[in-house]
Amino acid sequence: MLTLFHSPESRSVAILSLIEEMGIQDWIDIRTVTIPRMDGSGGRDPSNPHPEGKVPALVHDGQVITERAAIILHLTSLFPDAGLAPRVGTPDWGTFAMWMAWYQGVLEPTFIMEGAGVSHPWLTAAMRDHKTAADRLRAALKEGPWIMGNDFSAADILLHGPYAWFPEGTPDDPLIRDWVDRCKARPASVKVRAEDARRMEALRQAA
Ligand SMILES: N[C@@H](CCC(=O)N[C@@H](CS)C(=O)NCC(=O)O)C(=O)O
Repeated sequence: MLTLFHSPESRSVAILSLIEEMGIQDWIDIRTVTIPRMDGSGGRDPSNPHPEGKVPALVHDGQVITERAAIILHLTSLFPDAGLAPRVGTPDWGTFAMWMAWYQGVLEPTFIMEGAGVSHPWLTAAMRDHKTAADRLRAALKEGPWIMGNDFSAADILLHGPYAWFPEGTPDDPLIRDWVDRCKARPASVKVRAEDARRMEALRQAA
């Protein structure tokens, strides 16, 4: 049994988009939980099994899986025919796993560091910076039109996320901006965002 703990307008929207793109909605029970928000609203939800009270958290037969990259790797491996990732064990899957790890370990941290105005030689040594990360995205998109080449994949869902949420932090580069627009225009993304806005409204009403 699979249960996703989700909170509207948060990082877990990426997993909702993945589920929609894969057409595996019938296999996953989606539970809406509250989280503490930056504006002081919300709060930790005691029903959320994430060890830090964050989202997303996927529970598979009682085991809690956190971190979007891990959840994406797990779901795309569980449902290989859904077509959102290369076949496990192929060189392309290695590249796919690379993008997942690079997102969590480099792209999102450097994006946040830039937004927060933080720089330190240790950080730069470990992760470089957002500009360097964006150069790597650009190189992949030059081959394009998607991160993995011809086929849209879960890598596009994860990697375009920060730019969809914070357009002001998006590099001023048509290759990257057009890709973000293409990702946002996908019917699954449009549908999930509309449903998510309704979920958010319901949470506000209930508060
Ligand atoms: N590294 C985690 C980050 C998860 C995360 O930070 N989620 C935010 C929502 S955008 C959250 O739950 N925040 C609530 C809190 O900080 O307690 C992932 O990629 O899944």
